Amino acid sequence: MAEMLQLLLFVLASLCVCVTSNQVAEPYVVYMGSALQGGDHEALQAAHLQMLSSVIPSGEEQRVSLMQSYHYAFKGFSAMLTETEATLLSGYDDVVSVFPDRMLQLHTTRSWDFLDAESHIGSHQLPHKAFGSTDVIIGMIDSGIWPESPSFNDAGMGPIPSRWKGTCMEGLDFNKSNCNRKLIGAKYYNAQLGSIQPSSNGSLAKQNAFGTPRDPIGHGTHTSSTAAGSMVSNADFYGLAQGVAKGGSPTSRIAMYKACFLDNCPLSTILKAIDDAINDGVDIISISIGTVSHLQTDFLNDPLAIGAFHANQRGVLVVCSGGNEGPHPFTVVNTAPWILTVAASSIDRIIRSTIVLGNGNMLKGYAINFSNLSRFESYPLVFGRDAAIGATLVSEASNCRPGSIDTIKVDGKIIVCVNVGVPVTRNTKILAAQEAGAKGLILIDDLQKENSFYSGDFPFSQVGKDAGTQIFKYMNYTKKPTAVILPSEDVKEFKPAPTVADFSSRGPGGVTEGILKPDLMAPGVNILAAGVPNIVTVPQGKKPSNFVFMSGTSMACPHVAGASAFLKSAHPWWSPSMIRSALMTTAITTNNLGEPITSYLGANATFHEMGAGVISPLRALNPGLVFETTVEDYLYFLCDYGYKIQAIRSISGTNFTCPSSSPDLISSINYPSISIAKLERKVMMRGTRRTVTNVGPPNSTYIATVDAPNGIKVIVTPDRLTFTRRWMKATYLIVFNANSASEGYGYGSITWSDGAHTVRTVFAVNVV
Ligand SMILES: *[C@@H]1O[C@H](CO)[C@@H](O)[C@H](O)[C@H]1NC(C)=O
Ligand SMILES: *[C@@H]1O[C@H](CO)[C@@H](O)[C@H](O)[C@H]1NC(C)=O
Ligand SMILES: *[C@@H]1O[C@H](CO)[C@@H](O)[C@H](O)[C@H]1NC(C)=O
Ligand SMILES: *[C@@H]1O[C@H](CO)[C@@H](O)[C@H](O)[C@H]1NC(C)=O
Ligand SMILES: *[C@@H]1O[C@H](CO)[C@@H](O)[C@H](O)[C@H]1NC(C)=O
Ligand SMILES: *[C@@H]1O[C@H](CO)[C@@H](O)[C@H](O)[C@H]1NC(C)=O
Ligand SMILES: *[C@@H]1O[C@H](CO)[C@@H](O)[C@H](O)[C@H]1NC(C)=O
Ligand SMILES: CC(=O)N[C@H]1CO[C@H](CO)[C@@H](O)[C@@H]1O
Repeated sequence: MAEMLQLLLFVLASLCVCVTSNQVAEPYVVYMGSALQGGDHEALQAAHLQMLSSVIPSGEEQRVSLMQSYHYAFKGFSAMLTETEATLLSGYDDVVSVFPDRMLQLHTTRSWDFLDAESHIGSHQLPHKAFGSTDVIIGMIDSGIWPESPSFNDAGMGPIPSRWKGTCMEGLDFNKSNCNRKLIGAKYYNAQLGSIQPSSNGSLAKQNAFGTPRDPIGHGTHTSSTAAGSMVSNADFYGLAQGVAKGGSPTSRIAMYKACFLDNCPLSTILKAIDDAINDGVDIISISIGTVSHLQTDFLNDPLAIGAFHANQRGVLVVCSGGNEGPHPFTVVNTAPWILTVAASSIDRIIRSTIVLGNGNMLKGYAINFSNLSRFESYPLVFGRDAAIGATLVSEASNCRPGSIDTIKVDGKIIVCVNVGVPVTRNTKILAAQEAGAKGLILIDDLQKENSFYSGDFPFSQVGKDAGTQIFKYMNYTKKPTAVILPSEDVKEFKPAPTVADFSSRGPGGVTEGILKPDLMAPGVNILAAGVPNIVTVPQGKKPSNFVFMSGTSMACPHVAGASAFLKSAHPWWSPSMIRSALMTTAITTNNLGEPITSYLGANATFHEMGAGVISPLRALNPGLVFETTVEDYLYFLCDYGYKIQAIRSISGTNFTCPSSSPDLISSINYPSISIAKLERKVMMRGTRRTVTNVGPPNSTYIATVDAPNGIKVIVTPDRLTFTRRWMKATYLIVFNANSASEGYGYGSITWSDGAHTVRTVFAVNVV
C-alpha cells in the first residue's frame, strides 16, 4: 500500500512537472551568431518566424511572433517559448544558444526605496563654456535621460556626424526638440516581461518607465553626464561639492538607449539596445548594469557578453560596471575578455557629518544631511536596543527595524542603531526613527559608510566600529548622555584617496580565472552629476537640485567610457583593445600620500580589487606601447574555453578553425594584464607570451623590470625591446616559477620603460 502511494505520488509529481514545463510559455532569447553586414533583415525575420512555427504547436500561433529581433550586428530574437520548445530550438544547427530572459539590475548602490516622488519638469539652464567639437559618440544603455539638464546643453557643438543613423524617438513627454547636438539620439523599448507593466496609477516617475526615453529615476541621466556632460560651472548639491561639473569627454555626443524599466533591465532588451547602438554608429557603449554574481552564466549564455563581442567585432568598445557585491572575492561580473570591466574607487572629497557628544568629543561621521541643529544644542542619546517596543526582539530594535522602536522612549532623542541580523537599509532605519519621533539617528556600521547616505534635513550620521565604541563607552558611563549631529560639510583633499570602494565587486572572475578582472578602477563614491528634478528629497525652502550624488560601479563605468572617448578623439584610429591597453598600462596604484592604494579596512589593495589601478586619461594619451587584442584572439579564447567549433564559427561569421589544443591557453591571449589560474609548485615553470605594438616615438628601446611577490620568480625574455618604427610589434615570453611560494594568489607587475613611457602589466598568479 505504501509503495502504491509512493508510486502514485511519483506519477503525480512527474505529471506536475510535465504540465508546468510544457505549458507555461516564458520569454527566451535565441542567439544565432554573427549577422552579415548589410544583410536582408526582412528575410532574416521571416526565417526566424519560420523557425518558431516549426516548434510551436498549431492552436498557439499567437506565440509565433518575435518580441525582439536582432539583425544588425548579430542574429537572433526573443519570443515566448515553453521549456520544451526552447530545448528543441537549441538543437537547431544555426542556433548558438537559447536562454531564459531575465532581469538585470542597475549597478548603483542607491536603492529604489530611496527614490519616490511625484515628478515635475523643471529646466533651469546655467551658463556654460563653448567647446570645439569632435565626433566620438557614446551609446549609454541605461534608464533613460532627462534632456533639460544643463549637462546636456549643446552650445558650441558642431553638426552631428553624418555617419550617425540613430533616432530621437518621441514619447509621452519627449519630442524631437529634446535632442540636440549633445544628446543626438534617444530610444526606448517596450517592456517584454510580464512582470513589468505600465501603471496608470502611481507616481509620474513610475508611468515614465514606459513609452518615453525620459529617465524616471535619475540613473541614466547621472551616468550620461559623467561620461560626456557639457561643462556646467557652479554645480553643487545645496552648497556641497561646489565646482565645475563636466563629463569625461565634454565634447563627445550622447545617445541614450533606455533598456531599463525603472531599475529592471531585461536581458532581451539590453541585447536589442546593443544591436541598435552598433548599427546607429556609436564608438563606445557604456553599460552600468549587471546580474548578481551567483546568477552569472558562461559567455555564450550571457547576452551582455554576446552583444559586447559583436560590438568589438565592429570596432565598438564596450565598458561595463563590475558590480557592487564587494568586499567579497569572486563577485565581479561582466568579465568577458572583450569587455572593459570597471571597479569603483573613492575620490579625495568626502561628505562629513560631525557628531558632538555631551562630553565635548567630536566624532567624524559620514552622511549627507541638512540638519538644522547647531553645536550649541544637545539631545538625549538612546540605543535602539533600550527603546524596544513591547515584546520586540532587542536585536530588531538595535537594528532600528520599523515597528520595533517605542515612540515614548525615542521621541525628541537621537537614536543610535547598529546593523545586526537581517539587514535593514539605511533608508528604512531613518524612516523608522522619524516615525518614532527621533530627533536624529547615529548609525554604527563600517559597511557602505564611505558612500554617504543622503537623509534630506533629518539629522543623520554614520560612523565605523572605532567611533562606535567611543559612543557606546560614553553612553555606558554617563547618566544622561546627549549629542548633536551637525549639518554636512565637504572635506576636500581628503587623504588617503583614492581607496577601493568597499562595495566594489572583487575578482577573480567566477566564469574564468584565466583573465584578470576587474580591469581597472575609476571614481564611484559620492559622485556629483546631473540629476532628475524632485527624485531626491528637497530640503525645506530650497529648489530642486540640478545635480545629485550617487555611488556605485555604475558611476565608475561612465568615467571610463568618457576617458575612452577622450582617447578616441585624440587617436581616432585606435581600436577598442588599444584604448583599453592605454588606460590599463598607465593606471595609477598609489594614493595621494604616495603609498599603495588601500582597500577594505585599510589593507593594501590587490589587483583583484582595483585591476591595473585608477585610470589616468592624460597619461593614457601617450602610453608608448599597447597590447592589441584582436577578434581572432577572442575566438582562440572561446576555443580554449571549450566551446564547440560550430558555435565559434557562427559567432565569428567566418570559417575559423581552432588551433590544436594545448592546456590553459586562456592566460596567453594578448591581454594587458596576466592571470594564471593554476600554477603548480611541482611543475617548475609556466610560460605565457605577450606582444606589444609601438605607438610612441619610432626609435625607442624599452627595458623590463619585474616586481614579483615573495617566492615567485618571474623571468622576461627578452628583457629589452628595440623599435625602429611606429606600429612595429615585439613579442616576449614571461615565465613564472613558484618553487618556494606559498599557496594562493600572489600579485606583481612587469614594467617596460624607455625613460619617457612606463608600460605596466599587472599579474595575479594562483599557486596550488
Ligand atoms: C517639445 O518639447 C518642448 C520642450 O519640452 C516644448 O517646448 C515644445 O512645445 C514641444 N513641442 C511639441 C511639438 O510638442
Ligand atoms: C492606486 O493604487 C493604490 C494601491 O496601490 C490603491 O489603494 C488606490 O485606490 C489606487 N487608486 C486609483 C485611482 O486606482
Ligand atoms: C529644524 O527644523 C524642524 C523642521 O524641519 C523644526 O521643527 C525645528 O524647529 C527646527 N529646529 C531649529 C533649531 O531651527
Ligand atoms: C556598552 O554597553 C553596550 C550595551 O550594553 C555593550 O554591548 C558594550 O559592550 C558596552 N561598550 C563599552 C565600550 O563599554
Ligand atoms: C603595503 O605596501 C607597502 C609598500 O609596498 C608596504 O611597505 C607595507 O608593508 C604593505 N602593508 C601591508 C599591510 O602589507
Ligand atoms: C567556408 O568554406 C566553405 C568551403 O571551403 C565555403 O564554401 C564557404 O563559402 C566558406 N564560408 C565562409 C563564410 O567563408
Ligand atoms: C631610427 O633609427 C634608424 C636606424 O637606426 C635610422 O635610420 C632613422 O633615421 C631613425 N629615425 C628617427 C626618426 O630617429
Ligand atoms: C539646505 C542646507 O542646509 N544646506 C547646507 C548644507 O551644508 C552646506 C555646507 O555645510 C551649507 O552651505 C548649506 O547651506
